[in-house]
Amino acid sequence: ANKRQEVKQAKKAVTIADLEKKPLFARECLSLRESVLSPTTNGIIAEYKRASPSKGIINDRSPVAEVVAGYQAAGVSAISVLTDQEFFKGSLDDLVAARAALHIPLLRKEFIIDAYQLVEAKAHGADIILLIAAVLQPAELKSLSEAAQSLGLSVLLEVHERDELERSMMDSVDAIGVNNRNLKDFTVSLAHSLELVDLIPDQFIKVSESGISDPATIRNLRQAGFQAFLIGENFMKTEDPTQAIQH
Ligand code: IGP
Repeated sequence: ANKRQEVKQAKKAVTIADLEKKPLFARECLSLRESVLSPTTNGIIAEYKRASPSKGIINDRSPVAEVVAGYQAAGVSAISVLTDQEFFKGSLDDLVAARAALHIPLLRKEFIIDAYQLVEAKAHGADIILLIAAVLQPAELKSLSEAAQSLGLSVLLEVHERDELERSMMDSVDAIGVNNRNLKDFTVSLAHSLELVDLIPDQFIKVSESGISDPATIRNLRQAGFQAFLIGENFMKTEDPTQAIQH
């Protein structure tokens, strides 16, 4: 409900026509699929995450441009930047700062409920957007994913449970992420990924999200069929996130 208000306010302040005039809106998006499948990247989607509802402040001293440049130098496939202010202390400014430091795909991590936010994502340098099955009806998912793709954005669909996956799978998404974290009680279990991976058709890039903290886990997930791994807190909580990923 707060998000609806927020989008309504944003629409009043900055129109779609205004967004379409921003220089970044004309930029050609990079493909999530191509980057993940490229042998020169390691499958990690590394997230800049200042804070979270479950942990509070994780790291508010490391500047976004430095951190994401460090992740990129370590060979990750893509970068995720939270733009939600209320729960994650992120912003569209963070997204723009990340874009300026990167030549790999950039995900706008946000609770997307309105097509306005897709145009906003593109106008602030995103290549990829997230759609969360738990908060969108299949018809909404369809229209948002088709609108995103027509802007050139890659679409990552996030699911947590089997019924969400089954009702939400559609050709207009590029990747399916299984969130190991329950968004209601914040419990984390990799079992979610391992149980759902075989139900995801090979046309989709398969992503395991959240609670991943060591190379052995990545190896297990890869063996189970995952091609990409979304990791935030484990990197951000280190003394120097720019050095958190082993080459
Ligand atoms: C990263 P972690 O446990 O490595 O910090 O998780 C990412 O998966 C998580 O931030 C996330 C998220 C989301 C955040 C997954 N889905 C939806 C906000 C909204």
